[in-house]
Amino acid sequence: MHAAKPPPDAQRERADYYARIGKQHMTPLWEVLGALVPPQPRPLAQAALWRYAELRDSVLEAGRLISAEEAERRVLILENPALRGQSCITNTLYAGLQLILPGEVAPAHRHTQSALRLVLDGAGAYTAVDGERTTMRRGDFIITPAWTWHDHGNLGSEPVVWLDGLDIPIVRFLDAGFAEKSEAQTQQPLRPEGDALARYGSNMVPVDYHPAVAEPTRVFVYPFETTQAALLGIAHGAPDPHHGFKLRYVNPATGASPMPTIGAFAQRLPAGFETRAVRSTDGTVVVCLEGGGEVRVGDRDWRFQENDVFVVPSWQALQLRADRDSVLFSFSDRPVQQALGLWREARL
Ligand code: GTQ
Repeated sequence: MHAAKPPPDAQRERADYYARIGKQHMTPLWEVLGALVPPQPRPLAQAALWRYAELRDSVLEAGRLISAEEAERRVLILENPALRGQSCITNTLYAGLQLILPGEVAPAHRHTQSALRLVLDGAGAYTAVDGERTTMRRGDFIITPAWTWHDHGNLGSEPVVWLDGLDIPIVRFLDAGFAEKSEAQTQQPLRPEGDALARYGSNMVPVDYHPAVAEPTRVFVYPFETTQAALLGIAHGAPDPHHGFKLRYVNPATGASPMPTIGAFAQRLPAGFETRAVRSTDGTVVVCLEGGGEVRVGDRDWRFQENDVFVVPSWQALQLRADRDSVLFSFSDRPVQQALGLWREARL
């Protein structure tokens, strides 16, 4: 309960006092305590959905206006409608649609921001991470951990578009961003394609490899084929009422998330299945890879189909219904919140 309004004299006296302490760069906590320590999260971000079919032309149009080389990265940032101008989709995460045309190169650089890619459209592109290339196939989840060299190229004959997810707002908040460009546009391959997956992603690791707890995985591609097989392999049982069949991606050497700042998930919802509402403190970006249906976030709802992207802000109730067998990819800052003991989920 709020105390009753003080009498006018007291109000004037307080206002005068606030003005005086303001000059001393102080302000009274009791005027802002409720906002500083809210009873539950009040995210500034709002729920929103981007329909790929409606955006695709605009993404391709960027290809006529600027080259990948000139842009360094030719990306349209998905800005949360409530956070315009801040280059973020939630308060902690950045997302964008990156386009690379046949023959183009997005030159090698590295930065302390961690990135993930989720391949949506087209074939023939590759990403190189610390000297190894991986061919980008639709649905592949590819990571470039902090401070790893990475460049992208398109050796095929069609435009390729993928969703980028980065921890840019987290690193900006911490003032911990460093970046540098490589002398060489394209990294010389140091190892053949598939080396990291064989070495670190086959339920084995090199005999002398002992990663630290929060170390990102050396497995930098999680092929969609493998994810699909896992999701289908567990589909015989009863789906979780709130999540359907949902798995989280891990660093196979530690069981932790692939990168310390971003957690990633894949989820299968059988045709006709409707989840119960669930909310969690990690604002989440969701991409439909297969199927389609309806999503409800708080009091908003949308229909979604393949390649649509939507964002679920912290502590807003999420409910999904699949019209057809559907596969959703999602990512969030969950590992950060869990490391700090902050993450909460409520199954409604
Ligand atoms: O591909 O390296 O969307 O550095 C934003 C910053 C992609 C990238 C983004 C980046 C990249």
